Amino acid sequence: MDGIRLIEINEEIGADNAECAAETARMLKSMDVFMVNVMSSPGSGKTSLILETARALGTGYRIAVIEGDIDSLVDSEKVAAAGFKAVQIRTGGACHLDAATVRRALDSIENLASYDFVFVENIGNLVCPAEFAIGEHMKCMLLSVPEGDDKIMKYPLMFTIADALIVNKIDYLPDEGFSVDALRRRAMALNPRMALFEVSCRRGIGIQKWRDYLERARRTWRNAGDEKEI
Ligand SMILES: Nc1nc2c(ncn2[C@@H]2O[C@H](COP(=O)(O)OP(=O)(O)OP(=O)(O)O)[C@@H](O)[C@H]2O)c(=O)[nH]1
Ligand SMILES: [Mg+2]
Repeated sequence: MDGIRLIEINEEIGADNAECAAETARMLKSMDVFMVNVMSSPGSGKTSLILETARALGTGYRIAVIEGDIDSLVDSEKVAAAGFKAVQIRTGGACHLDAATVRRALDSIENLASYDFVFVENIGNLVCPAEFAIGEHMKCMLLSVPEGDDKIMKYPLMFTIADALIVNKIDYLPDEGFSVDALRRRAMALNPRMALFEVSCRRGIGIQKWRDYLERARRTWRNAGDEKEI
């Protein structure tokens, strides 16, 4: 599709990922661009959430989206069709995005400093993306109701590093196999600073509350000296 930049990855991931991520976070801070790393299992609703959030943020903000997938342009085509700037990273097999790759995608965005938010949709899985910073200022993870509330016990690292946990597809509740209360208790024990939101991207439930949190987080980050503070 016209207007979508495509970055293909065939390189080994460098050992200096953390350094590169820190440098990207600083660069974006100097440009006043707030970057959110969106992580989850395949199909939990990352693209849906990014699109609903971008729409809810409204025309007062300039928004770009970096899509990470093993293959295809499917998600970036959805983003571009919705009227937002899209860059597709095709990893060709790598199960997570790394800081150098995201930096290349950022560098391909013309006039990057004119954007307010960059959302990065990471590769769908609850394991590897948790281990690699990409230069983001906020880590957001989704867990959808059909996946079950026990995922926090099986994949604790993702829940430990997340700033915000979005429980998506709450239109499937009440579901005997999923207790938001049990998830909340476990989440608070593991990562008490994490914010938890219950949303349905399909029905538009909970999006406004999440949007307002994101706006506040960006404001706090802008006023803070440290680029990692949210
Ligand atoms: N019932 C229901 N379906 C949803 C909701 N949000 C997303 N979906 C559906 O779930 C499916 C996957 O959504 P995506 O947004 O593509 O999920 P994703 O995490 O981006 O998927 P990958 O990029 O493949 O990892 C789509 O059919 C969506 O329409 C929701 O709140 N409720
Ligand atoms: Mg997607």
